[in-house]
Amino acid sequence: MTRQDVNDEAPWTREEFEARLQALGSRYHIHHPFNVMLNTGKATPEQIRGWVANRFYYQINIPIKDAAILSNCPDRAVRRAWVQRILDHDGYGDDPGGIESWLRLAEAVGLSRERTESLEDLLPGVRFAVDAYVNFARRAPWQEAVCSSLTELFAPAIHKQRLASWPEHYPWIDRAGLHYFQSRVSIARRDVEFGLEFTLNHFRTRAAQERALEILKFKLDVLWQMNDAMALRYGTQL
Ligand code: AHQ
Repeated sequence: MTRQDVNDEAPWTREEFEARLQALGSRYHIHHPFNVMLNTGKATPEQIRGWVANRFYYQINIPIKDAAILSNCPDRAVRRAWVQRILDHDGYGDDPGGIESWLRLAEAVGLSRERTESLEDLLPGVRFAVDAYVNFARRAPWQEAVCSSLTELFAPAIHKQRLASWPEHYPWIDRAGLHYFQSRVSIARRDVEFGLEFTLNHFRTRAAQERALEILKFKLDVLWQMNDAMALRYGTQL
């Protein structure tokens, strides 16, 4: 089918469009062998520390990504909703924020704050995947960048999987360090409520809906590639 053919196709119904977005969950990094290893208790402390150190780069770039979206977005109502995402990570008032929680996770797995913040363990494949995501958010229309956050459709499951499995499999990790995962279960749901509703309403033609699926596949590839890089460096034993 040519692109012109797609342009002429009738748009999917709202339900069909959402179902196709949800179906991309099969590509989510919960299914990556490195994540399966982590969440089934087969990871060594070195592999866990490698994952925490590399994922820190993703975490510190989320507010940068979200600020890029805000800087491209002329819609005050959207900015009012979206700005909360920056505060969730950088902290606000008495809430130290998600990046601070991630540093506490780092200490709980045996990484120092200094080592984590130095990024000395950051792998090229992780850096390039995260930078691709941030640069996409800077360059793409802000509506497309909103759509790219919809990998969080699948995030509550992965956070709950960690909360259910890590205490049992990794008793050496202070459970207080898992606070970040606990906090994200409800925050991801709130984020997705806005992002999904916006996406379903904004991408109206069949061609636009197909574009939204491509955007979500790109972001799923970002997360998948991060795991590929870590699997290559730290190994994966299942
Ligand atoms: O901790 C995560 C987070 O703050 C975000 C923001 C959101 C975005 O804007 O792209 N995506 C996201 C994700 C976080 N954690 C990942 C994980 O596996 O712990 C999942 C990831 C996502 O699903 O996009």
